[in-house]
Amino acid sequence: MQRLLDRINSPKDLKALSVEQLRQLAQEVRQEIIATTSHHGGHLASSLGAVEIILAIHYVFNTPRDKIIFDVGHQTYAHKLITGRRESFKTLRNLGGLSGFPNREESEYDCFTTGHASTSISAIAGIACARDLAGEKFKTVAVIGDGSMTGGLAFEALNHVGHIKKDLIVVLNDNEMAISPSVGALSLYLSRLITASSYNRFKGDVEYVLKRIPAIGSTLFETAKRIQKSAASLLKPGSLFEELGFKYVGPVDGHDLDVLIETLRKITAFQIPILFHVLTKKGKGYEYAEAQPSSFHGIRAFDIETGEPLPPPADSPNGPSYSDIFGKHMVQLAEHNPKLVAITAAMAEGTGLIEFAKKFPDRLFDVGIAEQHAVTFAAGLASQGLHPVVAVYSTFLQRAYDQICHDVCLQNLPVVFAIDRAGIVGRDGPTHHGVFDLSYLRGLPNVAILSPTSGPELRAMLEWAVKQSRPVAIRYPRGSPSSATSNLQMTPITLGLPEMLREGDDIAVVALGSMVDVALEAAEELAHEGISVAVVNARFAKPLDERFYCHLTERVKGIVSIEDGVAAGGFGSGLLELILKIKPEKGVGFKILGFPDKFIEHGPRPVLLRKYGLDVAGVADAARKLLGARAETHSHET
Ligand SMILES: Cc1ncc(C[n+]2csc(CCOP(=O)(O)OP(=O)(O)O)c2C)c(N)n1
Repeated sequence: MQRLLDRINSPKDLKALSVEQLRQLAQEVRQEIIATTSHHGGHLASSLGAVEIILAIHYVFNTPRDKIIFDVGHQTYAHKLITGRRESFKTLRNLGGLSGFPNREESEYDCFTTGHASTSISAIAGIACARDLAGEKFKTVAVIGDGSMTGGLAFEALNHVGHIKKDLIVVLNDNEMAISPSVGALSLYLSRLITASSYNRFKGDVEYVLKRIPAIGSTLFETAKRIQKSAASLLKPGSLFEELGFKYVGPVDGHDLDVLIETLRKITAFQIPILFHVLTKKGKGYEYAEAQPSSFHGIRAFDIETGEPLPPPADSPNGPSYSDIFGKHMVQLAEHNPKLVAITAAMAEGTGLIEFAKKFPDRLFDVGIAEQHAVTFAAGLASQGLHPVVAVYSTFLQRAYDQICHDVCLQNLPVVFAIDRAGIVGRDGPTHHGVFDLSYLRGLPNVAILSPTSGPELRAMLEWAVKQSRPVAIRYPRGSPSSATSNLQMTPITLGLPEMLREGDDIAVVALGSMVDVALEAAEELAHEGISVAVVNARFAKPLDERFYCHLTERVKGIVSIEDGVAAGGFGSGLLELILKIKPEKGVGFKILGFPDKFIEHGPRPVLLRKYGLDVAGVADAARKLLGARAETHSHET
């Protein structure tokens, strides 16, 4: 039998379906999402939870004229499937294929590119204001999860929208989960709203029963009403949002298409800010994802029958990931250091802090999806003599730039930033690649920036970092350290000092963090061609030890720097600045290997590193070219 889904080429085709058929379509969409994510991984649980919301919105509104923005955008697989991307859906998250997030360049139905949390209400407010200035007429809808609602940006937007009273709808998709269960006072408030709505229903039932008791029924009911009066006013649904200037509607079952469609139809008649509270189940419709929504939030390829993740590709290093090594070592350090505390912005799993949270619940602060607050909060802790470690993904730390600058670096407070997912992350793409941290941190005074090349080195750096009286950032990539570097002998960490791993006098490859094993392999390859290559494990992107690098420039004919980040303003450019400053007697060629000045697309990490020349061939090629150019200059001179 032909699937309904195969007839849906645009949301217009939805409108010809009955609600009963929409229910069938929801099942087909779910199957397609599960099948596709089982191949290349993806954000499964959130996408499964949002299927009915997405179908109902496209059923009621007229996209792309009406504008829908999905917060984070990780829940939009159903949206992609019904907006003309069904055929290409199997390419999801592949190099050159569909993005895992909404992307303006990909479809006219993606009216705003997302990936980071809490942006949707601000963006839709901007669109609503632009619409009104242009005198146009269309509807604007933001779909935001309860987790993303905890971000400061979302609160700022609510505050603004409630004041300007624009015609817009915020659909609050409440599954009581971010990646882990949602935290914070807002989450408690939302739970109370849900309880209050059951209370209101319960109240109706009680009234019905009591009033039917002969003679005393009405009196009993009046007494019960008086007792509960104060509680009832406390439980007035949505009063927080109402006070902020929104009309609160809900909560309703976010998997009930009849209710969703009927309510959305009703609220389109209003031309004021509306908050539509919808309750969903994360992972809905796939038993393993429903049972373990956190594990299925972002999952790699898995077996549909068992729900078990498939082994990682043979060419990627296995063993514990950097996040696991970090998390484990944090526990060990905390056992001996009562001042050590950890902070996460709703990413305890991803950053490896679950064990720490279990062992030291009062020393782990999960602040919600609130990176800005996380950093200034850590600064507050540090100002009182604690040793805070903020564990955060590189890309999400971008949001806290002023907090790092103004609250941590300016006061020279000893906050440690454990920057996970630094460098190319792979299939999540440009919204998630952690390629900017070296550049955005390097210009800030006081901070020391390090990057380990192995598990033991990460441990040593962490130990060193928590003893410093200044801000320290340690950046490490997604995945596991390579076994080649994990077995190297290690010298102690000393501020600014690199480690000479291999002597050589033609070219020096100065590599940062995960690029060290690439440099070692390239040196080996070049040795077979008679080119003698020194390999330096930079360890520090800042500060750089002047004596060490001065000496190095005197010994080689050229230097190649390599980093897993953008070349502009990064580690290599810092090294070049230093070399220009120390003005070596002997001119030395210099080549910076890093990502070019553009947003890097999504695709598997090794493929992207290769594409941008951050692999063995890229290093060897750069070294040969430097030597060749030098030989040419010399032959012209003689
Ligand atoms: C600024 C920022 N911090 C962290 C993340 C990582 N992240 C992606 S989805 C997510 C949870 C979102 O929860 P919610 O909005 O409730 O959506 P759900 O997945 O539960 O549907 C987090 C923390 C992010 N995308 N952006």
